[in-house]
Amino acid sequence: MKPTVWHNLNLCPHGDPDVTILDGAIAVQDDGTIAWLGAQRDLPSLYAGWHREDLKRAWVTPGLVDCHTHLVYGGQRADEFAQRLAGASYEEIARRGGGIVSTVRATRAASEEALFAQSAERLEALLAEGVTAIEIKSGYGLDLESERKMLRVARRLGERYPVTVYTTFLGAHALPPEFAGRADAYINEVCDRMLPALADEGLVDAVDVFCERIGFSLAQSERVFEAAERAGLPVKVHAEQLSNMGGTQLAARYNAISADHLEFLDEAGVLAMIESGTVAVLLPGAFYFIRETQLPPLDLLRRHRVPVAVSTDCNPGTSPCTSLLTMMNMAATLFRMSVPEVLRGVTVHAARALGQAGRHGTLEAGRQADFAAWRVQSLAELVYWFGRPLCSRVVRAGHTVYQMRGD
Ligand code: DI6
Ligand code: FE
Repeated sequence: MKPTVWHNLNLCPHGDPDVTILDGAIAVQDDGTIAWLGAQRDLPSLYAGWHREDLKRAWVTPGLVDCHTHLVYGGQRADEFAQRLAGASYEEIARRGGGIVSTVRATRAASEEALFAQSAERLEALLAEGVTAIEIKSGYGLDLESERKMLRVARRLGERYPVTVYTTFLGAHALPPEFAGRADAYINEVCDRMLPALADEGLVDAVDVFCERIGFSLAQSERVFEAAERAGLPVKVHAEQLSNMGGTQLAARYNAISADHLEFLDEAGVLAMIESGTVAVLLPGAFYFIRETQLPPLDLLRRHRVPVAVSTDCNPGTSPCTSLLTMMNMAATLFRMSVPEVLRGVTVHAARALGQAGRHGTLEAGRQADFAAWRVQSLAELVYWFGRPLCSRVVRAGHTVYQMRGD
């Protein structure tokens, strides 16, 4: 790559719309890292002769981070959606052997190639909206081989596409049918066999548990956290989505990097998160799709200054969504998050939810040049529009990896 100065742009380097540089420039050296950024008029003469790329007055933000996805899975669940429209609840469908378990059947049956192909289509949609880092969970395999297949697909996506993939082992997502009535035995399998093997193979960056009435109990979740600790891996948790079970407090005791969903979180849970530095990940897509009415306790989170991230939760059951921009709009309309909160929620705070605040979510000299250029007049438009393509360019490690037609 030629050393390049990106210019004719407005810059929002920290994902904070209150800190901007009008008529800015970014100098990117040939190794794909940022040499300098600032106002065009202050560009050091050292960079004056570098190749130039004109961003046509676009707003530039850090590449977006989608910090909670189940992007890799087989099949889809439109039929179940239809059943829900006819009156069945998500929990009823799960108890009838539908829900997560039906995706488990489809994921187990899919070849690694087929799984890669259908997941890649979803990933491409996210990349066209400026996502340059993403978390991908397992949890639709629920046996060693199928969990391995999912995680391998996730890793391969990160090798074949211009995106940094962080993998999360979610073996404790649901009880596989062959363990019906034997949840503790399944947790043994997760802790003693699956997690150690997959961690040894380098397929796991973090460990997650679905701590919920229809998922796993506090005691079972704790066993998984202990196993993660033994493997030296950070933990995250799906907690307080359908009820308040105290999963967040438990995860905080294991220094969880994030606690996700959180509609039913109470103040004790929030206080525990501050102690442990846990990020709250809010998932408006799931809230919307299951027509939840309990709002996450944003005022409490604000009052206690808990960092809040926003993500797609891309999954076939509760958030069949491949648009982080749409989630940004929903975080504002449904949860009443402000524009700055939303923008930080998909940049700095999302990076922190992955334990990667040092690598993603802000633009600084010395960091990899991962940024998105937006065809908007103001940053608020990123939250205002929904269903409208806004991303004119995605640059990863200094290379243009996506360009809007006509840009
Ligand atoms: N919470 C969710 O919203 C998803 N998983 C989870 O633990 C739902 C996954 C699914 O229904 O397939
Ligand atoms: Fe999820």
